[in-house]
Amino acid sequence: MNLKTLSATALMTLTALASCNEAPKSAASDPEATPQTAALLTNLTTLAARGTMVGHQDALAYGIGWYDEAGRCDFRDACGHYPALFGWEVGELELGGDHSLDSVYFNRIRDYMKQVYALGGVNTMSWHARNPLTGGDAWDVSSAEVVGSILPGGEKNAVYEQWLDRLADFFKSLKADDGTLIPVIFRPFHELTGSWFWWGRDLCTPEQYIALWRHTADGLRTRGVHNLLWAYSAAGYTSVGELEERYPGDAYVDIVGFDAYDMLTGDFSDDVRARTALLREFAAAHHKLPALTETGSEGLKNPAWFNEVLYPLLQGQGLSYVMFWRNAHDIAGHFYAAWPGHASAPDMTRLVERDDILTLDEIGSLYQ
Ligand code: BMA
Repeated sequence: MNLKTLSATALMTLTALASCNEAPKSAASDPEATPQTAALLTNLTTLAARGTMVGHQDALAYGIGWYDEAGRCDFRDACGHYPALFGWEVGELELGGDHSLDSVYFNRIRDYMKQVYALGGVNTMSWHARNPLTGGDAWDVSSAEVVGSILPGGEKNAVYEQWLDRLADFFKSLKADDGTLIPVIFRPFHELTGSWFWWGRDLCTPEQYIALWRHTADGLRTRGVHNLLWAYSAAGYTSVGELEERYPGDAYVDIVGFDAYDMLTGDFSDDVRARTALLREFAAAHHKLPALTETGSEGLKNPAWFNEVLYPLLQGQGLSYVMFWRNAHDIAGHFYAAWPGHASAPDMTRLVERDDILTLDEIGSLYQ
């Protein structure tokens, strides 16, 4: 082979590689994920090497002393930046009602999500689904038959299929002005290693949990929902085996994480450090993105919590995001992000202004 042929071959190879690059295989678990959903996962993976995005649940819907006021956001009003990630909650959408268990109208949630997407932010969704067997809420753990009852062949399967219809309709209705479907990080059946929700560890077998997850993912995909990244998030655990035990599989999960709250009992930092190390090992083994899917210290009793306690746990850990739970409008003292005038506002501001903590203005374009 002379030099000319070699360079021609090299050129052909390069061209072939370049065309591969133009149409990369989606890394998203859903092989039919929309281009924006697949791009989001790719870009989040790149971004995690630069820093951890900060998020807040229901950030635009309400806060301390206000509910549904255009332009208000406790997080932004306290620190001057919007969070990069916005959490939402669809609990009770499954019942066909018009508002969530936290009294937020689903039509408004759709508007907020649209607003977030237009700003270039990331939307994530949790689901505190009602107990389909007993009629109680997500925390009704009076029966260990619930998961079995909604799987195919179970007495409540038809009910659950209707719930999936409603969820699918909602996810498919999330569209930008140009009709593009808005990508969402969906995080159902969370805190699965705990036993306080009907899908928790003592309430179903590993096989049932996995079947529930897959049935839900397959059910939504079959109903035409392809704008979801799937987040599998645990509560407490002390081994990778506990994360593996109920893992629905690489074809059903994109992000892996855990929820951890500082109850000021002194063991939070050690616990989060240990869980993060195990999570990173688990995430690396499955090529998934790790995140701290919920955290906070209720009522922010320590005004230096964000930098003194939280930041050392995030630094250098490669977590995609950390999300603070909601600033409730309906429960006194139930808040996790600073609000204007609160003693921890300067501390939260210092946290989000760190180079490796990312707010909305620092994440660039994630959907291309
Ligand atoms: C919990 C609390 C509840 C809320 C639920 C779902 O942690 O904040 O008040 O209803 O989450 O958002």
